[in-house]
Amino acid sequence: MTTSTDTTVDAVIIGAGFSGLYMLHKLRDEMGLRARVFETGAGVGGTWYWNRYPGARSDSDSYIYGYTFDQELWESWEWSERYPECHEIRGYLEHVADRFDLTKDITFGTRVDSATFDESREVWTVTTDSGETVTATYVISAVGALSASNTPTFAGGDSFAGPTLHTGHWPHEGVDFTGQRVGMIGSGASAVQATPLIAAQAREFTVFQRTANYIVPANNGPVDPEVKAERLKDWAGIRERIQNSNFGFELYLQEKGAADASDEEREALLEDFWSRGGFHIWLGSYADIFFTTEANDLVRGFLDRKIREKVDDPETAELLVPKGHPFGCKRNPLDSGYFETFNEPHVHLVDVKSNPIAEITPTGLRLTDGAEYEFDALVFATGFDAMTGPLDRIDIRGRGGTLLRDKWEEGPRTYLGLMSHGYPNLFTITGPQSPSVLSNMPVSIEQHVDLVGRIIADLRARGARTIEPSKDDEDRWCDYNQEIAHATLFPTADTWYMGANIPGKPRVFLPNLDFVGPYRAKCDQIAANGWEGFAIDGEATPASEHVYTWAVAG
Ligand code: N01
Repeated sequence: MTTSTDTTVDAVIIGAGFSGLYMLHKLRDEMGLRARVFETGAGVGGTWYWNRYPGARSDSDSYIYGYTFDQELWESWEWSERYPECHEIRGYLEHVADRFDLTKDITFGTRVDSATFDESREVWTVTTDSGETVTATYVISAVGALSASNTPTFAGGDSFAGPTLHTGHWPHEGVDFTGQRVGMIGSGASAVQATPLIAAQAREFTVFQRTANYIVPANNGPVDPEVKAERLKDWAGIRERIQNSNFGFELYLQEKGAADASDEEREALLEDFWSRGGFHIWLGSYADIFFTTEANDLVRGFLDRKIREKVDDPETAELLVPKGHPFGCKRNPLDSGYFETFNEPHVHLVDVKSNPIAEITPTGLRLTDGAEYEFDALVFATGFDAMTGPLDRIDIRGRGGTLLRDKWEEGPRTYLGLMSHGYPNLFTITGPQSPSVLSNMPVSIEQHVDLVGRIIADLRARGARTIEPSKDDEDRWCDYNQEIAHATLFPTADTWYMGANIPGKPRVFLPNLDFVGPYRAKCDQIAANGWEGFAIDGEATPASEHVYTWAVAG
């Protein structure tokens, strides 16, 4: 039993979002370990503690946007809409924390500054911004993939005199834009969700768009009570299906390629997916759209037409039609009235690709051609330093005192996206080079938490002290990851998947493309083969070929 002041524990968990909460429950309640969680926010929720901008909600269907590890927990919660809104998700996570009495082992309002591996004692020393030092055998990073917000640096810095907001850490009391002139930089998923709601309040609303996105309808709303009741009863079936799916959704890519379907057939299928809303048209679509430009262009043509149908002004429509990247290789946002918002006379779209932002000014901003825009409030919907950013912001030192961010200077280096050589007993839940952001996150989170639980239980059963990947298998995993990514169109797009949104960030594909089910099967086989690819107390078991075999291609 831990207390929130213990300075020696079995495990330190960094973050109290979906990952950290389940990790605490797993280690403490299921395995009897002493664990402490440190969380920067004043409450549970992780990403969902901070993302409270208007319209913030998950793009995953609510019935699968939660834990499945406990049937009673599954049956104890009812979502109100198809996609859960941010406050409801926080409410759900508070419900989970209450149910398992988790908060007593969470230290809130406290950031982990550093984690240093002591080679002689084989323990980690963790320090926090409150001055605490804790020693732990295991450190589990549950910091999330999209939690380090990105505010681009512009000339003029923070000279804007009015309120400057970032969607990724929105004021908890909310913001009233009534009667204001509001500028928003960015047109990704957060901007797409916030636009209709901010525009509804603002007197003038201007979106500064660098890259147009393929945005598909969400079709949010209440869920048919009968469907809800069926799902509530089908806990085991849904759990089994999403765990073995491609992306953690009940969506399956078409066997037939877009290029093999007749025009009528393709049109009918895409129209059906479009009308259903959500990720059908992306993750239930033709598999060849991820591999060939020819197939991708066929679906793009359909989507381009849809945008032009929704937007009245042809010039604005033209700007909103994505150019220069394939559909599906940049995260497509879900829309609840985004395009239609630009039909309102007080809403404006400004292209900052051809005419970039030159400077932030006390009254607004100036573009490269000298055009000036004035606002009462400025919103940065400029996203995150994805996947590696949250880890880079902590001083993590492994063997030889090497900083993890230095080791990852040219891009993340991991085995399975779970561990990095030279950092024994440090686990990264949904870390870079795991399926992570290419899936419905709770599914991948549960899989990684369960895996970490199995690894730790096995180490303890053997009386072993440490586990870390072998250098050889880490190198092979990194090469394999890039190889499979480059067999697809993903690397052709400038996206945060590629680190392309952060100036100076190495251009490498960050997640893993094994897909959820095959990746899970791979991890299970690795466990069955005695943790191949890992060294336990320095003794390595080389990974066999199945680890570097891509089921998706088969
Ligand atoms: O961030 P983004 P986001 N000058 O990186 C622009 C998840 N999410 O917060 O595309 C001008 O997508 C940038 O332009 P470009 C989801 O996975 C999930 O919207 O880089 N513009 C882009 O338009 C999502 O993908 C949900 O050219 C600049 C925007 O800012 C991820 O979070 C809901 C700029 C950033 O878009 C990130 O979404 C919301 C500059 N210097 C988000 N720098 C759920 O469903 C950046 N931009 C759970």
